[in-house]
Amino acid sequence: MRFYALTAASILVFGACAGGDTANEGTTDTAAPAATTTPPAGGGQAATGAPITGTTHEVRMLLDGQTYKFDPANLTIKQGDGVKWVMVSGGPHNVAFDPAKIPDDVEAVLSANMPNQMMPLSSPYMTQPDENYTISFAGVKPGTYDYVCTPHVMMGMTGKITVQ
Ligand SMILES: [Cu+2]
Repeated sequence: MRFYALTAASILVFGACAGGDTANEGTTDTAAPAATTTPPAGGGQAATGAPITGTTHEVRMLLDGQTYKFDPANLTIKQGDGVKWVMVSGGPHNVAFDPAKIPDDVEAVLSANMPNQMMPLSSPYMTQPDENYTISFAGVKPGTYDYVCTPHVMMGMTGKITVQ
């Protein structure tokens, strides 16, 4: 818990400092990566996301009684699949990977596949039912990647995606 507390605090500080920076917002649009026809780049330095080529899995974000959670919290997918996070209740929620815990080569791919980042590797907040955010895991190498909901990380709202 202590580690997460420090992580959340550092994210908040960083967010405050980066609040006026709109440089990243112009590089992606609101369309899901799957909607583009941009071919995947081989070098991992793609400026635009690689489209989903497999199944799109759904993860619900909700307040269940007293518990904020991702459902399912642990999800195993194949490289090229997508994950669609859907706001159900208890928002605002988001999907935030910690750049310090993601390998650099994966960070580059994941970042290109995450439109409208609020902070590095963080989705915008979702507050209304059925608001959603989809990430393509095309080009993301196999591994297990932890993520959190920034507003509710202290309440244990964490999840992980395992890419096979
Ligand atoms: Cu949340």
